[in-house]
Amino acid sequence: MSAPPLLVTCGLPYTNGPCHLGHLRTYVPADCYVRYMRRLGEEVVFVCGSDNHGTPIVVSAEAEGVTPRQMSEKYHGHFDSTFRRMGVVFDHFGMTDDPANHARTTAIVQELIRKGYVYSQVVHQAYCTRCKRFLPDRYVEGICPHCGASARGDECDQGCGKHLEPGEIKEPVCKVCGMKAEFRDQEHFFFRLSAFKNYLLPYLDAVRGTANAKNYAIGWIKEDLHDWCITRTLDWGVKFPGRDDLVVYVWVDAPIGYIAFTEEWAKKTGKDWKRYWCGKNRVTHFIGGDIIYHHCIFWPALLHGAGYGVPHAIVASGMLKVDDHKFSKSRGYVVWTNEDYLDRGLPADYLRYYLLAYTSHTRELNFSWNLFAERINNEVVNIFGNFVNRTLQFAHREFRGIPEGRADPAIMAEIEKTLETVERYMREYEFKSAVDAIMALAAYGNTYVQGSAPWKLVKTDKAAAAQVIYNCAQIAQAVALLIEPVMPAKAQECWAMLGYTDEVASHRIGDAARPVPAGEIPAPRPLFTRMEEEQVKMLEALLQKRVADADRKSEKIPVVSFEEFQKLDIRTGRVLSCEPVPKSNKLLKLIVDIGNEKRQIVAGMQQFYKPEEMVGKDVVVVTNLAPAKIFGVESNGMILAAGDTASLLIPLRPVEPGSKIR
Ligand code: B3M
Ligand code: ZN
Repeated sequence: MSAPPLLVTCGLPYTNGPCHLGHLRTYVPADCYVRYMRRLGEEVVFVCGSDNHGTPIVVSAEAEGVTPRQMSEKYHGHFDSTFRRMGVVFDHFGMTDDPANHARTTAIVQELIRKGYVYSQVVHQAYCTRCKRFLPDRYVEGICPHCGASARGDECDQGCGKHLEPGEIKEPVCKVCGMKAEFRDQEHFFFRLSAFKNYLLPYLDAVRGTANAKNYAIGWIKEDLHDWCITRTLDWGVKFPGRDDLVVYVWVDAPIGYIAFTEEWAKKTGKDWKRYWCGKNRVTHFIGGDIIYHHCIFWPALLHGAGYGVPHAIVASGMLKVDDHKFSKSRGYVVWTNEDYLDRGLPADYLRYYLLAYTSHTRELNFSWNLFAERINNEVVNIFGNFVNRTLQFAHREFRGIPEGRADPAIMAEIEKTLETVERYMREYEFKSAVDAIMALAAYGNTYVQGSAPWKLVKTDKAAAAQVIYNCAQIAQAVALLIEPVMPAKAQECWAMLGYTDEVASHRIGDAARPVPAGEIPAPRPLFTRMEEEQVKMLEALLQKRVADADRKSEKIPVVSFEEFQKLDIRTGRVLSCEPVPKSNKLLKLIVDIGNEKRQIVAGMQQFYKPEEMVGKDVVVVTNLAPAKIFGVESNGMILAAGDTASLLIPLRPVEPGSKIR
């Protein structure tokens, strides 16, 4: 029996903002995997689409004064074209707001209702009395009931990452008008997720993909599995069957989009979508690490409950950092795919290489322009580019092409070994190790050509030089074929430089071991250009400026009037005595002469100053701060210091204790 058909998907981008590196961290590896599996001879369908529903889109559309549909169409087109520019090519890229998805979602929800997996219940929903509406998901912000971090309505995005059910968030505030929200009762519909515990545990035990996805999910289920509210009070979305005032929660119709897009693709191509979704399949979801819960728990339960086949593999990517900071659009740690990268003429393949080769798929990936340039120059240009160029230039100059020959057994063994290694790693979603193995083959080629020195050999033994160059061309052919899933455009260029007139992607990986055809080749041009230092500096400066701008924007420093400032009494004071506060390893107790009186002040400076060092110092004191008890010791004022090491503010010229600061 043949293996079930392979369908690969990527998490659907919300249509409320442009494509960035965070998206590519998932899409590029998925595309690489699809290309590779095709090169192995597999029939693969690769679908994705944009996620148009839910409050992320409604809130952004409202802010921009457009309809959610207009907003979705704009960004849908943007993602579609950006992915193509990045060489990420889907067989179908649909929209969750398209009729196919409305229909499939309705059918699935009806089926779940029919099977008794949906029930209604009254919930206390956040409600804004000023805006006069219920506040689903991102319309509301507040405090996470689990960890106390500030959170948005449906997820604790700043803290523990848990999914929040309607009514769970503490101290809700309306995101639109800033008003404190109240809770009001409203009827909603719930999916009986808890009924699937015994189904999900063995399912997850067997599911393929990356270990992070499966292990997190199993842990969460063992902790607690509660039912999910699957309706929202919104106009925008897929209507809940029989209720005009409710739509289904976006996390119901978004993954169903995977099915709808397969249906749309099948309709275009005359194929049968049911082969992929009904019964045994090899549906493989590539997702970001932050949506494991939805894909490993909620989604399989939904599918199983409605009688569909469940995903075969979940592949979750690790976190993304930019300049060693957590990726964050609002804080400026972001790289925009078009604006920062493609529109500057940088090759898509460089970025693909970096994303695939930087680290293991499930680990944290750090992007910085310096690291990027370093990896491209040291690996892509120096190893791969250098090998191909010196080989083909020599071949072209001395033989006008690839001479007749047959590769040495040692060369063929190295190629075969690489083919095996790459296949093993690709099947395990270990893209970095696969890329490393391909680069190791190019490095082997470099060492071989260096050691064989055909440029010397050619003067004494032309036939021997021809044999060396034939071996090199054989290696170059293998590298070009193997690297295609990683750098499709560059692989094609390299392929053409070897004298081929067809598409590298029309070949099977196994062709790497076929004798490289002898014959004329076009005059070789350098395959790669280096990242120049000037450009890297400029790109890095741009990023830093964005971070600084974001910093300034986010620091909402209040303005105080001069009158308000004058209320502070700030004076110099001379430290008369100083001792540690008992049982504290941070605090010092000081007696300070502030001119007309002596004050006891407690300051958190023990780590930075020895008590005896403080005595006699003229410091700056806020004298009219309300008294406070710190560690049980009364403190009457504050000593001013700067920075993380509490560097004391000290008058430059000697002044009398009690001199006013103005
Ligand atoms: N639209 C984006 C995210 O939360 C969300 C993915 C849907 S996948 C079905 O990453
Ligand atoms: Zn409001």
